[in-house]
Amino acid sequence: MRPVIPAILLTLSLVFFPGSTLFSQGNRPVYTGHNAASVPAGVPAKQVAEQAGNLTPSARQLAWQRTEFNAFIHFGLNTFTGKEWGDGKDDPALFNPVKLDARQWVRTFRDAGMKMVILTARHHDGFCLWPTTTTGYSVAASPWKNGKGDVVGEVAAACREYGLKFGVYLSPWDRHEPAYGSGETYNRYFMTQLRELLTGYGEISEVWFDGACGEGPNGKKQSYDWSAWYALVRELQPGAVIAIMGPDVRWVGTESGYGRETEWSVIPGRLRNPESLPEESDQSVTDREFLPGDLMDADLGSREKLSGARSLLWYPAETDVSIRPGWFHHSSDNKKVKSPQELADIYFHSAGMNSVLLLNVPPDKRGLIHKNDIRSLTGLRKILDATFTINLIEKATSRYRNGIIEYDFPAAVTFDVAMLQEDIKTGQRIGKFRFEAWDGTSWKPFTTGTTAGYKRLLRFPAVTAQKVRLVIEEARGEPALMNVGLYLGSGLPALNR
Ligand code: FUL
Repeated sequence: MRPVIPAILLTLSLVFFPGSTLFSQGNRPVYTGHNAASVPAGVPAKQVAEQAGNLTPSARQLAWQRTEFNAFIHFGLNTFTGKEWGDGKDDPALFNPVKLDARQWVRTFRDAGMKMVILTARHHDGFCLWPTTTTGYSVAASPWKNGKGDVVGEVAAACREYGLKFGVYLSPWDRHEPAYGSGETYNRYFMTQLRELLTGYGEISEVWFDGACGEGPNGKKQSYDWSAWYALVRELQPGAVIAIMGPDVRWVGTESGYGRETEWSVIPGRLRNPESLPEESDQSVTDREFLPGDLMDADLGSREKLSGARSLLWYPAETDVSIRPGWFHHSSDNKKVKSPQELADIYFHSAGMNSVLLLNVPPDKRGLIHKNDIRSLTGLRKILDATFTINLIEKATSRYRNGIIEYDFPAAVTFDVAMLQEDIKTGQRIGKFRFEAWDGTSWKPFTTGTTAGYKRLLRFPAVTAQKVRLVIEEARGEPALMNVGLYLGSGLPALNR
């Protein structure tokens, strides 16, 4: 027997019950899972927002969010042809990264503080970086290691050795495979490749599906069997998030590295049939009903956007950007690698804006990460360590009353960076806040923000004060703060954005 809460409690349950809740919608009991919820018609906007504030990430989404800063690797035939999008006709004989050292790649990422590596196992050109059984268009047909090599295997092993998570990018669009455009035959081909990747390389933490879709040799557009692919990932790698064209992680909407100022992780559901939320499991909702597609609006989750939504999803943002102008390595770009300061600015505007930063660092033809990229990553790490090692707020005593936390320092401190982290296990609730410093006679605001979420970083001209306070001006329910920080930045770029 399912417990059914009388309809009269419906309104209360929307407001006060965090996490999983069973409540009734008319005579129909409805399960609001942790990361998905149906919204009965006619619920006022304020209550929908409060319900959004009670949604929480699934376990796999939480583990992913905590990675904060990850590496993307674009590597393949394009590395040798100088292209960004191969047409599927390039000769595998070109692929010969004679000095390939995946341990060098992963060591570089570990030293930069990254927690996961996502490799383009196959990009749009169809060339597979592992010896797949599905096509001859792979490393097995290349001179590299006499056709006995496996880039996916080497990167996965290096990740295990250095303690990083491993993920795969598998492009649904395939410009080589003759079956592309055929419908089912191609979908089976894709499914077999996905199965190989999900079973052959240990734990996979993220599966990255790009949305590009072109016409096959028969002139037809391929229709992708997303739900079968999602089901396969769930079956074989239940801990993996399915990103971009998947239900767990959304593309932030730009490849600039600069995320949204106001970034809500809960947005209106993209479901075929929002009223069909199942009772038993939140995840099966999104998997079965989810409609893939890009979300690029500046505002996705404000109260106005939520108003009228029939379902809500915890659907957090990932910010992908390349350290170089292109996704693949081209030696002509060796002098165009982003500087440590540029990377730090990107970090503040992605990882520091409630998103995960996925920074692409493409190895070169030798199969090594170029020294210029390593120099920038080392510089970035130095800046972040120098900035964040000492949280000045730890010296203060604090008091909380009515949405205000006041910090008293034993002596005046100087800072120009603030950090706010909500405990998203309880939900994302803060919608507006400000920091103020006591100047001896009154409280003076020195920085303000809208959303906080998993992590919000703010920069401002240096402030010296002995008393500071954080004022939460708007929230979708009682906010649960996990961490507040004040820091004195070191090596950061000038404040000009
Ligand atoms: C895009 C692709 O077309 C690019 O080549 C790159 O892989 C990027 C991360 O996603 O959609």
